[in-house]
Amino acid sequence: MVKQKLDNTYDGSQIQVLEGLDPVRKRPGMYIGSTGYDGLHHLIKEIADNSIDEAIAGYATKITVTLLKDGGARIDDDGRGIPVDKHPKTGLSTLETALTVLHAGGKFGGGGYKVSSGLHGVGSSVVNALSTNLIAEVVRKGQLYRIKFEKGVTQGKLQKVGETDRVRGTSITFYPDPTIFKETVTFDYKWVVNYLRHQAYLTKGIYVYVKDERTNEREAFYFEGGIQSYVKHLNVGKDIVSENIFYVEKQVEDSMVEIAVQYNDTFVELVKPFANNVLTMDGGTHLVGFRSALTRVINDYARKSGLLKEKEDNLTGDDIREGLTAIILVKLPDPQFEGQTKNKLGNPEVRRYVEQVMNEYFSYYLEENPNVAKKIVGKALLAARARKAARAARDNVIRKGVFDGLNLPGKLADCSSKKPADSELYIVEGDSAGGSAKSGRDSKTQAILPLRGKVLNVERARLDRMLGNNEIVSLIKGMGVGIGDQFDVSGLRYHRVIIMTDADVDGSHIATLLMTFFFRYMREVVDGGHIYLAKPPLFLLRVGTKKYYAYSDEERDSIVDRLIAERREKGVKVDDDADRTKQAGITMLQRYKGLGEMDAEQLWDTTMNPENRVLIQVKVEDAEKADAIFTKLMGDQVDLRKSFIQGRAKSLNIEELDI
Ligand code: 0RA
Repeated sequence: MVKQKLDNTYDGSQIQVLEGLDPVRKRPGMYIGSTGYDGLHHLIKEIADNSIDEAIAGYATKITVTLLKDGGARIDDDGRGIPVDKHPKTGLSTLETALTVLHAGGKFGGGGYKVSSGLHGVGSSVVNALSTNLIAEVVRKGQLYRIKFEKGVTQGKLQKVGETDRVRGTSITFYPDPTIFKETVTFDYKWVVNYLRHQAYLTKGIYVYVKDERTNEREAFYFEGGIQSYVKHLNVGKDIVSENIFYVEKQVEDSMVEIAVQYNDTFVELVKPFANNVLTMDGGTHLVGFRSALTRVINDYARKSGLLKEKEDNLTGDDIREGLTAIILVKLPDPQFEGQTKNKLGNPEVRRYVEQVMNEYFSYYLEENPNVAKKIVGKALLAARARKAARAARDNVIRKGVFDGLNLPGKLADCSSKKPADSELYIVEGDSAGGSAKSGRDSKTQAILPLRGKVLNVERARLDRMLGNNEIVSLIKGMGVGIGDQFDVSGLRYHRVIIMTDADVDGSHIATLLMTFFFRYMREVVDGGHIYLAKPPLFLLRVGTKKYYAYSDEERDSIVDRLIAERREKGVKVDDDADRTKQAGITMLQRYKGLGEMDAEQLWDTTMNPENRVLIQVKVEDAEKADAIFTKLMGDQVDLRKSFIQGRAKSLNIEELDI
């Protein structure tokens, strides 16, 4: 979104065009991305971000988001209050201008903020346009002002309501228009809590309250440590290298650089770069600057302290980032977001700012905390050794021809199509189900790879050990993407990789192990939407020669209901006292214990035939949450795993893992 300065953008003729909010109602997707769940919640983000800007600028200390009983949402802050005086360009009050002129956003008033978070933001006027009703209240110098809108159209004048107890602040209440948000207008409390918790981490010292008047739930957030608290939160459940978190906050020229770092004992890197409070998922100049400085500083320290011997090679960035958890937050006046999804920071100067701050302050940190420094370097040295061992192991397998594209794993029954887009790989639990799948499949497009027994838990093994595991090697080889620093998603031989395991505890465990492997080592394959879970049926119902399959208890019940109703319609005499299976005329009801109980034809009919099968696409909607859950389920700390599983003993299912 291009940032516009109101002052030099509007002249009389343009106001004509821009004044109306019709374009927003005509093409809402262009302004808020979608009109589904995400778009609906984007409205809260838009309004809340303005209040957060007021807090970042140092004027607001408290933000409250309330989900109202009547379906509305209210966002309050104790900032300066949106000005109510006449706006020189529109002749309306600044408040009305902000809410009715497209793109007026938070930048009205000129010289507003040095830094603004509503960068992807399109402004309050868009929220106004997409709401049946919006009420804006402003308190300035103890005076309350109010103005109302319907579908973005002003209703009456700005009213001076009178004296109030509050000294200052802004309050926006709005009701999303159900004719626009056809899917849903019900706000999700969890989304709101999650969003505001993150915003609270990023703006230290602000008080954030979230209330749900529909259920009387409430949360309050205040993080004195800001992003330090965030890093701490990300490391919950992991063994940390030291309690002492590295933290720095420095102004460089017209920008702010804030960084928090804490190492843990896992092999996983979790670095979240933000620019003006927006998560820049695809990184950018701030991340580049951070990484290069981190590598340099740690190598320098390792040399100086003699931990890294003269004849030894430098530690690589990958070695240094094992077990790294960090938040990088830069705030700059004119951020440039690049890339297809605008998730990458482009400003070249920021690289230098971050490098400079890290070079200086991370060096101090290591020097002042020699014990921590020693542990960090020790970890990186271990990673380097493992990397070399993994390379040797890999070279060894390569020498044996294991990773050759021509040399596919023996157990793989490949498909005849060579087009990845048409091809599917079924990873099947057990040799017997593998056999049925091989005979039942469409051999043109479906390849089968049977896996024997449990897959190695990669959460607790390093790459070198993994490469000693036949099942994992077969999988890597079959998929064609390589591993580690040779991973290349473009080699993927199948665009659908389908995990097919029994619908029982062991099956779920194997599926989870496989997903952990994909999540940790083939993240791009997951992000590309290539991983699926097959959903085999739980029941077979026979009525004479007719077969029905049910994928859940509910579905079984509804099939039984339907059969009974059909028989009644056909005038069959149904014995009301008989059990329901009898009433339905069912001659056999079988509960499948595993895939192995199905013959080739049944497996095809129920789980592999693209026309009937149910596939669940595995997505990482919230990588942070997924990471935390994988750590709990698959990591070292047994207590956490126990309590997580006990807490969900009844409800645990794959979708709940949020992956
Ligand atoms: C620009 C100037 C001033 C206040 C604001 C923006 C402002 C906007 C929002 C949006 C939500 N809450 C807000 N609080 C303040 C005030 C300038 C002045 O008083 O001189």
